[in-house]
Amino acid sequence: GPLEETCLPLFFGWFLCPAFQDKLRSMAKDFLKTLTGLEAFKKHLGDFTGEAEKEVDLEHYFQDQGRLHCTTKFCDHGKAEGSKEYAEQQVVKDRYGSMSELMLSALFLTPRTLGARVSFTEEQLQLWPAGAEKEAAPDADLPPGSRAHVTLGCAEGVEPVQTGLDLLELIQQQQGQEGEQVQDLELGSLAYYGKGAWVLSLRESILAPACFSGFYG
Ligand code: ACK
Repeated sequence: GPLEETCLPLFFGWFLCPAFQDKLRSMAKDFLKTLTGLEAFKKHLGDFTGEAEKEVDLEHYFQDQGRLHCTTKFCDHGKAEGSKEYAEQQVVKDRYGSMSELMLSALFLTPRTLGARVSFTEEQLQLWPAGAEKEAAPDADLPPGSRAHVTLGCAEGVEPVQTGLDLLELIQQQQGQEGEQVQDLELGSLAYYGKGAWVLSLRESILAPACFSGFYG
């Protein structure tokens, strides 16, 4: 009967602790504020506005997507391929509800999304679903975990799934070219990759306390 079936979440992932969430949000806000004031950014404003001279308020350009998290497996309540297999793994059951520290190594933005890149430990990588990178970038050979991120905001009409796709594209660009080093900021070095893609590589990675769990919605 239906009651015997396991109820699968919309997605599994690490959910950032509320206090840390506020900290990261305010950090991202400061970063956007700094970026907006840079001549180099103003030079490429057209990437965001479609018009070179128009002003852009990045803080309002990116809309908050609710509780900050790093998705491991998007299950769509069981409709997504491989979600049952993922949920049934012993490591997923064992770690469910446990705390971990996620290492945030960069902040990035494109005209679509704003996110933080997550670098996993070996242990955290055990919770990463096989094929997450291949599914999004079939022609690229990217190490598992490349897609891991925290979505900090999306432009109007953009779905949060886009953040991981933008990150994968950026990583592929980073493999091919250096990026135009723009300037050293307090938090790290800023590089521009064209078409409105900016990466701030953090001088010191941030450790984000987070709880591994499922979001049912
Ligand atoms: O920002 P995110 O990682 O991108 O967190 C949200 C979360 O699931 C709820 O929507 C992510 N998401 C949505 N669709 C997919 C998908 N097809 N593959 C991977 N992650 C997805 C979204």
